[in-house]
Amino acid sequence: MQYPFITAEEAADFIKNDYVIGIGGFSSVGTPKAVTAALAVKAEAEHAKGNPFQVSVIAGGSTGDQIDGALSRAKAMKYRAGFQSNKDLRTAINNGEVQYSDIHLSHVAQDLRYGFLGHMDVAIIEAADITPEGELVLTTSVGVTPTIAACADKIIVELNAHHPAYIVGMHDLYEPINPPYRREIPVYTPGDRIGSKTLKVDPKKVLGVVKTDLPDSIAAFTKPDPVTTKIGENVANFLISELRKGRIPKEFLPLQSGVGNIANAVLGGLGSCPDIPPFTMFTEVIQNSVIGLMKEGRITFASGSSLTLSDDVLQDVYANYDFFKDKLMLRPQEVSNSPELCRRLGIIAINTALEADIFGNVNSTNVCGSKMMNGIGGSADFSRNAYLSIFTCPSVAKGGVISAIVPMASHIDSSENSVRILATEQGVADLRGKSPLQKAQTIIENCVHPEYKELLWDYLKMAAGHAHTPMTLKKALAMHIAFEETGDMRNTKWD
Ligand code: 0RQ
Repeated sequence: MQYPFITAEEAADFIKNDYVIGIGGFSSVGTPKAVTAALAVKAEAEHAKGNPFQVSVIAGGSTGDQIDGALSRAKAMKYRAGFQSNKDLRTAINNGEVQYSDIHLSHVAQDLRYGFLGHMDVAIIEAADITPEGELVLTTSVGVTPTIAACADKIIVELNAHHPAYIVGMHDLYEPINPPYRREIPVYTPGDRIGSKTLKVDPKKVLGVVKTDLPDSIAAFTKPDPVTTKIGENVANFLISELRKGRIPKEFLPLQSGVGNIANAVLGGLGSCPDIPPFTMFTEVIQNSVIGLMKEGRITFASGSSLTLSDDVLQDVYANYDFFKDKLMLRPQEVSNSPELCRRLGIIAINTALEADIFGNVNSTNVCGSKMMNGIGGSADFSRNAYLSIFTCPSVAKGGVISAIVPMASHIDSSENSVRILATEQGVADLRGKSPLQKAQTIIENCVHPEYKELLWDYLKMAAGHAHTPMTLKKALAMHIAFEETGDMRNTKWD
């Protein structure tokens, strides 16, 4: 099967004002690059002529700068669904230029299939190879690619020579059928293969193939600092004590680890801890630290939806593919984040909070209740369904003017019922089996920064006795208000 080759500009020309575009891939890697960059140029040209030109973009997760960055800078994006982490798109969202729908990542594919996200005009999918039968070998991620290929009217393929054809087999593509006919997803261990290695697409839909040779580019990680290192140690020590108490089996349990600097440092901390046996990962994003730990024999297998690696680490994986090929598997996010599988496999989920309140409610997304950071991602898919759900964060942000622990979270992504353990560099709060008052006491005692302890003890004293959950409506957001008015939560006054 031979699809026609077209240029990125020809592909962009096909895309009209108001189109809904599906983006293959996920987590800033394995996403298309050339067509959307050309689309941004086209949008600017249309705007210069006085013509409206904006599209809606649906992606499973974050995309590269050539999509979220280029389209938002060109004022060519009016709506975006799925996780995002691009600075320019974040600004456009918070300016009100882009309407952003933040969705649990395990929900996106089903929402698409049911049409909740509108009719998809075109899907753009990056491939490493096209088989003689016209099937696509995906690159460094899967996301919602199988679903957009099925839903969209037309498909544009970016054939990216940066990825070798021999990675065929790294992907395991499977889509559940809709209820009431849905069966269990037959994954019983992290490495179970259940689907196809290549993506079958309807050849009649393929508009053309754009040849590229472009690396993914992910944001550089900040090196672990004393705070993130201490959080990693605290989590590792907690897990060791659970292992000793027999609450985690001696074989250990599959680990899910979130995105960002803290998650990377925590994973490094766990991997370097000799008391934790070599473990597997059933996660969403496979980050640099996983590859290093695989080489050391600390991680034996990782299933995820993306290989979110810096290019040097990715090239190392490709150069040593014989070593890695039976240790890595990329799945649709509907499978990597499946609540059913999290519960069945007994995942230990470790995600990052922007802020948590003294009851363990976690805000991962909206600073001061309204300023969008990245989105909920898969954090709550995992936190709600894991065997053990851990949230981590530094106890303070922005040099100490913000306490990450507050009387009431200004937005809630994972509720106190889903958050079993909270860990900061100060210590670990085990919230299992505790009442709201007991949770507040253990969080203030173990997790709060010394500069904020007295303030939060005073709040608890003031709020205790008001029925089941100690809170006072008038004061619950006083720390946020002090920050907005004075730039420092330490200026909070309770009277
Ligand atoms: O700001 O960038 O200006 O320095 O928030 O904070 O400490 O660098 O943490 O990179 O680990 O990101 C929750 C955003 C954490 C991420 C979040 C400021 C802080 C800094 C970033 P600067 P750090 P990280 C499943 C898991 C949701 C999705 C998810 C995330 C910036 O982990 O997006 O979990 N999670 N997915 O200064 C104001 C506070 C703050 C604050 C931190 N309380 N108030 N600003 N910051 N706390 C996998 C996937 O879904 C892919």
